[in-house]
Amino acid sequence: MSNMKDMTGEQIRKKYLRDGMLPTIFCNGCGHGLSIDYVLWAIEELELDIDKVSFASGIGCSSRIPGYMNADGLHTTHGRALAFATGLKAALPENDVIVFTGDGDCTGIGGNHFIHAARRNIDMTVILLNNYIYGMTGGQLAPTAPKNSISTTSPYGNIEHAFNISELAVALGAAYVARWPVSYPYQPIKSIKEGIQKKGFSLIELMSPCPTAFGRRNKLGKIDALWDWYDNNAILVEDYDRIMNFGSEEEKAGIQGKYKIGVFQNLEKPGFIAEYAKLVNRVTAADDAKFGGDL
Ligand SMILES: Cc1ncc(C[n+]2csc(CCOP(=O)(O)OP(=O)(O)O)c2C)c(N)n1
Ligand code: SF4
Repeated sequence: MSNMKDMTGEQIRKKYLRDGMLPTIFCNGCGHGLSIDYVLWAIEELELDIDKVSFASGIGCSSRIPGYMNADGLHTTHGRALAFATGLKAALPENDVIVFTGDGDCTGIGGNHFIHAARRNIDMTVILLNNYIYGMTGGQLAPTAPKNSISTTSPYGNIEHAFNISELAVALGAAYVARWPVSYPYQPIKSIKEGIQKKGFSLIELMSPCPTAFGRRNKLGKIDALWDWYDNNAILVEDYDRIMNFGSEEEKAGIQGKYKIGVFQNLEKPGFIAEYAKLVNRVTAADDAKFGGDL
């Protein structure tokens, strides 16, 4: 197995990215680009055959990523990445299907596809880039936007309650769920590897700063300050649970408003594709018994 020390980031990018598509469209200080590196490292470390990896995405800054990969990919319509990815996996069950999606793409217009792909435990790895906003279209309110945050469609502050994507995926019984800030390199790579190896639905939610459409409007400061905000407001799920169960009132007050990170769920349960293959075998065997294999 290759070791991360054997290759530089530049060599990895040369190996897997389409030269002609670079540079990316991402603004200075955007977190999305790091997720490309993390997925490439995971692919390299797992020694996957890139011809057996299929990417899918919807529409958004985050959804541009499959276009940079020198591999087969579907850049589809807004919100429909998981529906296309389901078809991909059904047609090519031996391929690893990796989806790049934004919080708007996946939980706004695509929310129902997300719910049902997770519930059905469809075998795919979803890299969800959560920047709390619709970045590509200039900063409209996303379902993940924090309470009181400013967007072009909530200029006086968001009065809605935010979607907690990872916790929703846990409730839906997704086989693997993890959330990390993009600024932590090793944990996302490890989770992406675990997600790819997992049978069933895996979600890796990466908290990704958008200085242009979210940070600036919410007065979170320059790029460095925005990235610090993500680091300073993260709390490991184990620490959160410990403090909430056994901590003092002061400790509990200290974690208010922080977002939980870590591996939220890691289950062994059959994926949809295995269940479907079993069903086909069972029905075929029953038909053979009844009709002597003539059907
Ligand atoms: C059916 C449809 N509705 C709306 C749009 C406009 N649109 C394009 S991208 C986008 C939001 C993207 O936000 P997100 O998925 O969070 O990705 P980001 O750009 O923040 O990475 C919208 C509303 C569209 N392309 N198609
Ligand atoms: S608008 Fe936001 S999400 Fe889109 S590339 Fe710029 S910083 Fe990234």
